[in-house]
Amino acid sequence: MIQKVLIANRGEIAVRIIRACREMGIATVAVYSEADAEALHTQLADEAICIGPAQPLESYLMMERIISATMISGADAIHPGFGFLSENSKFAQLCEQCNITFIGPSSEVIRKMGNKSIARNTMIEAGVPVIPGTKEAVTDVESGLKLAKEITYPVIIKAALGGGGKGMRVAKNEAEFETAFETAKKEAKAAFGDDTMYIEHFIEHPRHIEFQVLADNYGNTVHLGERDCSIQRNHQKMIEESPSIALSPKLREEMGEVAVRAAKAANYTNAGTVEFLLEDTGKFYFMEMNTRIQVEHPVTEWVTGIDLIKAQIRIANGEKLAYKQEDIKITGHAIECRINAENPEKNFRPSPGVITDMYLPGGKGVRIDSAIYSGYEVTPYYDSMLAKLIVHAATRNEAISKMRSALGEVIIEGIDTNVDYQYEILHHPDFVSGDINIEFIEKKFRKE
Ligand code: MV4
Repeated sequence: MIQKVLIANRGEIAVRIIRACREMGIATVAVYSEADAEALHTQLADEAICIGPAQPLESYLMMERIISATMISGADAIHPGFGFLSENSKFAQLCEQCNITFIGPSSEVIRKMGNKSIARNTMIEAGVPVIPGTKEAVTDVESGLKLAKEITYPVIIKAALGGGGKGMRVAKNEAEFETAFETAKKEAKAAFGDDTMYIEHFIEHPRHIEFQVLADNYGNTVHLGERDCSIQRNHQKMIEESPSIALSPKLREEMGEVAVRAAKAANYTNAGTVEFLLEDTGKFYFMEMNTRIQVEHPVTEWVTGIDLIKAQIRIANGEKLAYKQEDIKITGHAIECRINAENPEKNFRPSPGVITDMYLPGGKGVRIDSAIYSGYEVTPYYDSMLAKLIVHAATRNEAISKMRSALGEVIIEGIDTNVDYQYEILHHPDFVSGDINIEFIEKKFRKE
């Protein structure tokens, strides 16, 4: 049984995990960098251990230090949160070798799903629809050109170890192929130390729809419905909601069944996300599987009533899922806005500094997941997300009204934020009508 959890993360997700553990009667250990000595997660955990300087490479990404901190504190499990080491199969494997429970899937599943080309082939074998593309690695321009022609243009060249937009280039036609291929390959080599590439047909203006799944260690797998994450910029999501306005009950059931099939094909355990691209026609394709808890998990928590962090801990503890698919019901509508320390007028450049004063909203159907406080210093070392504002109401329109009202109450002084920008999106006629896709911000909502 897990009695003490070390949280290998910082910020709001570390606080979120500490709260879940405390409610479950589990002791917590925070790790922190020198820049986070006064951070909320450092203060809220039962114990806190400094693991190095501010730079992530010297602290939150230092596997040996985190394992040592776990041993010294006597923690029996590590929750990796998101980002940092959360999808690092070597770290999960190190935990396995040290007899530390990694709260997440096995290192083998993380490794396989981390290779997007292997993931793709796994899904093809399981009968999960994937985007038309290559089954084998594409190594040279000549064979790439031949394959791209068969796939039909436009095509997208992707790094096997990519995801999140790195090592990826679109070629609209044959003339663009060589440059796109070579650029993507170079980028992949520099970013991942591996330039294994694959090619897919490029799906234009799709929605990004992802399904939350939970799987225990005994072959039971359920999905908790979808999140529409189409409102994003440069692969950074800004607004997420559940359910998606684009899914009929029939399509939800169909995509949900495919998501469960995908998770089972991957031998998945714990909480995961199956990402799809969805066309206007209702055609959908598997894109990637994320093997971590995600930033936007609260919208799913609110429409299902399931605490996903507690579910992760129970699964890691060897408990069986307490529900079957037919027990999962989606109630109402939830929307999340990410509040970032950035200036939308200046190309969203990060805005570090001290929060001199602040007020965050509350009330029925309003949730804040955050680690900021008055006097907190936003440093330039980490992600610029300050808070997640999540609302829940009976209908999408009511949720939109609640989000507008809540955004209107937010006061964060001393630094720039995207709160006013979010407020404007919540009033855009296409957002309100639900006519959104992954190009929304770029095409309809450009600043400057
Ligand atoms: C695609 C695509 C269109 N067609 N693949 C973006 C990051 C990585 N997860 C894969 N991505 C995409 N893959 C094909 N075949 C469009 C994207 C994409 C995207 C996907 C979801 C959300 C936002 C996006 C923004 C740009 C491109």
